[in-house]
Amino acid sequence: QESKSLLTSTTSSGKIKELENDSISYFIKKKLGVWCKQPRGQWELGTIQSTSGEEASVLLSNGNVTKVAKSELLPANPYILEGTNDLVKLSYLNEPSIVHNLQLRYSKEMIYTKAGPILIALNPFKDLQIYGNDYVPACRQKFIDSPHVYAMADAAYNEMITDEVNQSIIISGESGSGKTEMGKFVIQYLAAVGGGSCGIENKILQTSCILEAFGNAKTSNNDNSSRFGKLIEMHFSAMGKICGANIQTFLFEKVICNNFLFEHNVPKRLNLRDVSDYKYLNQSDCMTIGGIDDAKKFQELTKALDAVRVCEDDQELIFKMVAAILWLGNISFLVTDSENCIEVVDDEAVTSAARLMGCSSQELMAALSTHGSQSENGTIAKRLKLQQAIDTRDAIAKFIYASLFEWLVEQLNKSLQVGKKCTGKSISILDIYGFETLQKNSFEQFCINYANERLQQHFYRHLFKLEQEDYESDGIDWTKIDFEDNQECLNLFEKKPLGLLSLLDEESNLPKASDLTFANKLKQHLDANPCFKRERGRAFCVRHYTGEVFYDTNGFLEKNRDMLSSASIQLLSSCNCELLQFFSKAFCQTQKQSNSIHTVALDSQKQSIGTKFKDQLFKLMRQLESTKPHFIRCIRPNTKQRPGIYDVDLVLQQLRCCGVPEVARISRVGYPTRITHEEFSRRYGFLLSEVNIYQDPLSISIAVLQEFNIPFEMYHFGHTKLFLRAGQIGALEDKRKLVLQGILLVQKCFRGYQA
Ligand code: AOV
Ligand code: MG
Repeated sequence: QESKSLLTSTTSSGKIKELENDSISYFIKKKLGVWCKQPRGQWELGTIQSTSGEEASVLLSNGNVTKVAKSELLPANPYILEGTNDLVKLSYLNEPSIVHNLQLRYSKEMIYTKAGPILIALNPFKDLQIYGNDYVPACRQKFIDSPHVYAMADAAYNEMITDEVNQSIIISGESGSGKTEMGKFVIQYLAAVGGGSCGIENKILQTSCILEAFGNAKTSNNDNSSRFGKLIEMHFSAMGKICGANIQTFLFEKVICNNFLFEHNVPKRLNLRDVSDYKYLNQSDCMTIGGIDDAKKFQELTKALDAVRVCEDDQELIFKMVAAILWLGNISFLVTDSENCIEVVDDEAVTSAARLMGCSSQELMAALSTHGSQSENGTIAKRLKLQQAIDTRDAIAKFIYASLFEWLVEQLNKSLQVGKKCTGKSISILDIYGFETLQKNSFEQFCINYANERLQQHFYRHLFKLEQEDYESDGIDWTKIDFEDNQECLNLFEKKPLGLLSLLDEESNLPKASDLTFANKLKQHLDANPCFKRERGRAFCVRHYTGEVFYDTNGFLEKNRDMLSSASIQLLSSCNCELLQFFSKAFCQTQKQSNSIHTVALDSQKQSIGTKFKDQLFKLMRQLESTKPHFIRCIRPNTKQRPGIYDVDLVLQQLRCCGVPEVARISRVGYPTRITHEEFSRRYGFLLSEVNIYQDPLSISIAVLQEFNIPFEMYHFGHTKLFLRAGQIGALEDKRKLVLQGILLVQKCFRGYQA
């Protein structure tokens, strides 16, 4: 409520203005650059030659002259600001200027750029020599003054120690943009500066390898795509030494498509055949990934498992479970009657899977071909139809895989446990899937985008809090900043009982419901919400902060229920395998008591995936609320996963998704530059024509601002700091640079003269 009052609705004041008539004549006179929108939507640099009516004639940088509507022109930044390392320093913060600035930097392999408080990182798709042992001390001692992920990690580390406040580093961006790599750099840096004698930092470093082996897969976007979100909390002692860590994972996608078992001597040990013999693996038609040595990866994995003290017996058990899953996928069915009922084909797949799971072939076949049905004479076994049997088989395989992943995370956490003596603070690193708009958006995108709405709100609040605190503590009247809040969209998801998630759960609990009845229910109840838009048939549309996204409800109910038949659970709990028994027990504990235990559609009811995700998200937000956040926005410059290619449209769309132009806008309205009077007067005081008149920093500051004609509305004096609007400091810096260059030149000449 409190923050809501600060977040008043958007007015035009924060937006980037188009060029107005009087400024156009100024641009013509001074031959200043403009961005000129081309017929295909791209922006070209040029200078205005003349105007007539609503049209302007523009000389483009390629020599052509073109006529465009004045409304298609935006001011370009002066040459001196080209490639600036903080977007907020730009005089004009329009989209073409931002994209151009990043492109220029990218072409020089400068992948990092600040946008006020956030760090933008473009994926270089090649190894840059800017990490590792040489760079840690350089960043620690601030020898490098360009933006860097190490510098951000360093800031978090310092603030944790000096302010004694928990910190968080929130990394977002779309698939393949480099989030996971960025997270590893952060951990690498913190391990280097906070590493101690107990060697726990090495264990933390090893966890990525394990999580990636089981939780990453090749997708069309990324050869090493994380199929889960994660939060790593690193704990430090009061002296700043690492003393433990904890990992949480979110929304694990149970896809089984990793080949790591097929290397080394594992296949022989587990009686496995060739990769291409397994249905869960061979459907992708992709058995190898260029540049990846699977055998080496497997060795790394076992080494990492050793490092975190997963014993050899457990390792063998893990691999056995994966092998069992692969064989399960190969189990096939025969339709035996006109009703489409099936029998399980009793072949090598069944015997191998049963052996690895620790049950008999008969038990496994029974669980895959029948289900218990309630009748007057008690439970009777009814035979499954083909699709039901396939679903049952896949559900068991997915269940084992997801449980295995969770169990592994638990093992990692045991091994990284924070000692009781550790009383210091923590830094949490969040690597979460960014906003997704695909051709076809399903339940996964629905959850992912919901999470991003929550994170975006966290981001807004943080920015505001920061602004407000800083103004207030420095005695400045808090000026309201206008921008749009996304609370309405969050309500659309979260409201009870009439929100997307509640309605989804309600429909998931109805045995006769379908994706279509769900879609209709949404239309019936949510039409009034401005963030909801009805679509035809099974579709609906949500107005996210990034724009409209169309969702197809196909599969929503199924994915939300995430069911396992009671026959399957019974089978797993009766298996002679420690892990499977443990998994099925854990599953039963999460089950809710249900009145209709034996209805066919709801064999066993448990918390829905949507609700579980929401609860996890709330817990995550609570955790983050108590930390000082640092934001990294990763950008994928091209979809080819190749270096050197910069796709302007792709970048722009991502910048919008992570709110960069918006942050820039907010920063322009506010006063992004804060500098103490001492610092300011020291840095710019010597530029004054009459240096010696003033003594105190405040007076010197005022004199500088006046002498250089900084307009009154562009600054504000606080008790300790000077607050400047965006772009102002850039102009002063340029003057300073010119004067210093002049001085250097004079010195050089002087020395030359002496020699
Ligand atoms: P993601 O985490 O954002 O995607 P990754 O961190 O897996 O993306 O990065 C994808 C690939 O880009 C990596 O495998 C590297 O080859 C390359 N890459 C990323 N960052 C860098 C960097 N700083 N330097 C060099 N190469 C890099 V996903 O997990 O798909 O959302 O679900
Ligand atoms: Mg990733």
